[in-house]
Amino acid sequence: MMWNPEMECMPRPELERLQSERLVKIVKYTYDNVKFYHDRMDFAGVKPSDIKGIEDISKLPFMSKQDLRDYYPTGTFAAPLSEIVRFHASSGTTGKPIVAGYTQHDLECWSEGVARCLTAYGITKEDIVQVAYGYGLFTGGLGAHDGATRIGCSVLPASSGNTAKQLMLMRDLGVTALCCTPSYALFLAESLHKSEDFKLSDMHLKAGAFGAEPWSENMRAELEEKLGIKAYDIYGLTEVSGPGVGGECECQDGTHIWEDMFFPEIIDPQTLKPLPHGDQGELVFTTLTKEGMPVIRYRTRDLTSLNYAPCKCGRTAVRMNKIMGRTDDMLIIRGVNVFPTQIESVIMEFAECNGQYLITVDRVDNTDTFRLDIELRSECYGDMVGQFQSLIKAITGRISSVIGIKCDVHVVEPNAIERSAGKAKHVVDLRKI
Ligand code: DLL
Repeated sequence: MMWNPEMECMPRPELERLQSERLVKIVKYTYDNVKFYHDRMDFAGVKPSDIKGIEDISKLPFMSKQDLRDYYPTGTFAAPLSEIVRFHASSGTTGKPIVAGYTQHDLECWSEGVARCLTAYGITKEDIVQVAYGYGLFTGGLGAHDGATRIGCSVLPASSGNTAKQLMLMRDLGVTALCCTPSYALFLAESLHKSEDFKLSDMHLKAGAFGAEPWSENMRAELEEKLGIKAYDIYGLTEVSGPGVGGECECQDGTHIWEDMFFPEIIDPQTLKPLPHGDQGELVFTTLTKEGMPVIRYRTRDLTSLNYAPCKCGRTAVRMNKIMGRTDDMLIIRGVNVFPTQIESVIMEFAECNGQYLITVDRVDNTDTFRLDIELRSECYGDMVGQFQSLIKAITGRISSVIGIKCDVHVVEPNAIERSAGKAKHVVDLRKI
């Protein structure tokens, strides 16, 4: 099913013409209205008239999170505040947040992106959609909400937390689709299976829209089995709009990026040169239709690759492979690059593990220590007490073969690792830089 087949299946030459037209317009618009872009382009020696089509995009300078911080809170807005109808802000762990401003038209484009994703997951106006992403400054809650409302679904704005109530309403209202982070979905699933009050057979879920953090194929299999659903990826970021910059289709083989609105590039994060199609590197976005806070060549820090091969579903929009991690959450342990998603993939291979884990890195005597705490499923933990050694050995061996370094594995009882209803926290890095 498609929300907007004309856009989603537009022949690529036509799509490229549309992107070119929109790029020329947005470059002129930002140059004329935002001092930041004006100065940056002047400094780079590029004039709006140098940009004649999408093939000229690499002439434009990049933009980073630091630029948005430097111009906090509204210095990169292109529309007057009287046209801004909504703010969101991304939670930075340090420093100032990034504030995003949306015009009415921006909200329409955003909900269009989410509606395309949810429709691809098979969600229609007949569905009851529980939004368990946080509502508020985070874009997850209101973003999913507006997209589902646009389709005409019955929306339950549950927000995050209060798991027992979430399960009760899910059952009693006959919720058919769940939107939340994959880690919270897993927590809901575990709580459902542990609880004496709820049974999977009482639930009517068929699809899940999971995003806001990286998750593995093994995690997908787990969620599909435990919730009896199809689990789909949804991607986005505050700076570009929020959830729904792209989403998977029924083929579950890559996230279609809605390229008529969000133009993606992959660059080498060191040389900043665009990489050939298919290579892995840093994802960069240019918003082609945004008015409030457009971004031009915004460096996301997300590491992935793009697949331009036609998709069986008929959509022509490029497919992004799963986000491997971020350049800023990649851990370098004893000189080796380690991504939390690699660890998650290994853990999910072991049926005894419930998918929750915590990586702790420290430095002792100038050597990095690498500890991994892994929770076991409740039904396994009791039976295994005192006999964890062979499991620990097997996991340690798999991690060494996948990542190339040894790690100090500990298994812990169910619920020992703190849960988050928002984005999962999988890493504690105690090293002093
Ligand atoms: O996380 C927007 C969102 C909400 C997306 C709900 C999907 C669902 P931010 O808080 O600004 O926005 O964080 C953006 O989260 O650059 C990625 O690193 C990560 N991220 C988002 N979606 C995915 C995903 C929202 N599907 C940052 N897979 C992005 C992997 C994701 N990482």
